[in-house]
Amino acid sequence: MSYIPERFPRYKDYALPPFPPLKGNISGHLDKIKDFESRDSDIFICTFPKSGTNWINEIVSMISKGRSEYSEVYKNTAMLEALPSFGALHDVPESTTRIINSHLPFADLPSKHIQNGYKVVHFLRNPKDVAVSFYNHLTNIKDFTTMQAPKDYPASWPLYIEHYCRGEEFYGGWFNYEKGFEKAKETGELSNVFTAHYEQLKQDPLPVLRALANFLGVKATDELLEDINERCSFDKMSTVGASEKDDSVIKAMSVTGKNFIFRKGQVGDWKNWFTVAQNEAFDRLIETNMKDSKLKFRYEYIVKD
Ligand code: PPS
Repeated sequence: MSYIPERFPRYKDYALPPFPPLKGNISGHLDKIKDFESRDSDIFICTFPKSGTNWINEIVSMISKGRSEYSEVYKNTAMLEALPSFGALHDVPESTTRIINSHLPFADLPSKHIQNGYKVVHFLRNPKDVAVSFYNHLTNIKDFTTMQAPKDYPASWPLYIEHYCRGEEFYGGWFNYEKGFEKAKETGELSNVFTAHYEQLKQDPLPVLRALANFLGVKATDELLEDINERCSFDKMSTVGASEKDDSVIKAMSVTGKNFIFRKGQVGDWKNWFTVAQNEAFDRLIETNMKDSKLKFRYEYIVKD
C-alpha cells in the first residue's frame, strides 16, 4: 500500500503536493513546465524540498540585485509546479532577471532552459536533516483538500521514517532527485550549474557566496557579501526578513497559523529525532542507494580547533 494517500496527484511514478494546478490535468501542467519559455537571463533554483530553497533563493536574489534587500515575496510565487499560470513571469520585463524555482526531478525541468545551458543553482542538504524537516513540514501544513490539520499522513515520525526507508516520498524521493542531478552533471546534460551544500553554506558561507557571485556574473565586494550573509542568517531571515514579506498564504496553510518555512535552520537536528535503530536503517538505505554516487554529505558541523 502506498504511504502517500491516493488523493495526492501523481505524475509518472511519483506523488506531488496537491498544488491547485496539479489537481486537474496534471500531465497538461507538467507539459507546460517542460515547454516553459525560458530566457537567457533566468536563474533557475533547483532543490529537493526542505533543502534550504528559501534561503538560497534570498541569497541569489540579493546577489543578483547587488543589494542586501529582502525580496517582497516568497519563492512560491516563482515555483513552476505551484503556479496556475505563468502569466506574471512572462510579464517580467526582459531587462529584469527572473529567479525561478522548482522541486521537480531533473528530467521534468523546462527543456529550453536545460538545452540552452541557462543558469541553474542546485542546492543540496543531507538526507537525514531533510527527512526531519520534511516530516515537520507535513505535520504543520493543512491538508489542501479539507484545509484541516493532516490526519492520515505523515501519521507519526516512526511511521514516516519507516516509509521513507522504503523509498516513498514526494517528487520521487531524495535519492532519485540527487542521483538524477549528479548523472545530468556527469553526462554534461546539465552544464551551466552552480552546486552548493546547505552544510557548507552554514559553516563557511563567504567562499560559497563569492563563488556564487562569480557564477552569476556579479561583481560583489566582500563587504556586500558579508552583509548579505548577515541578512540571510536564519535569525534575521526568520524575523526581519519574514516581516517584510507577504506570508498570508503560508500562514493560511499552516496548522498553527504560524509561518512554517523557518523552523530550526540547523545542521544535525536529525540527532534529536532518529533512534539508534532508525539511524542504522537509514545508513543502510544511504549505502544501498548511493553506492554508485560520488556525492558526499556532512551530517554535523565540523568542529574547528
Ligand atoms: S520548502 O518548503 O521545500 O521550500 O523549504 P526549504 O526552504 O527548501 O527548506 C526549509 C528548511 O530550510 C531552513 N531555512 C534556513 N536554514 C538556514 N538559514 C536560513 N536563512 C534558512 N531559512 C530557512 C528551514 O528552517 C527549514 O529547515 P528546518 O531543518 O526544518 O529548520
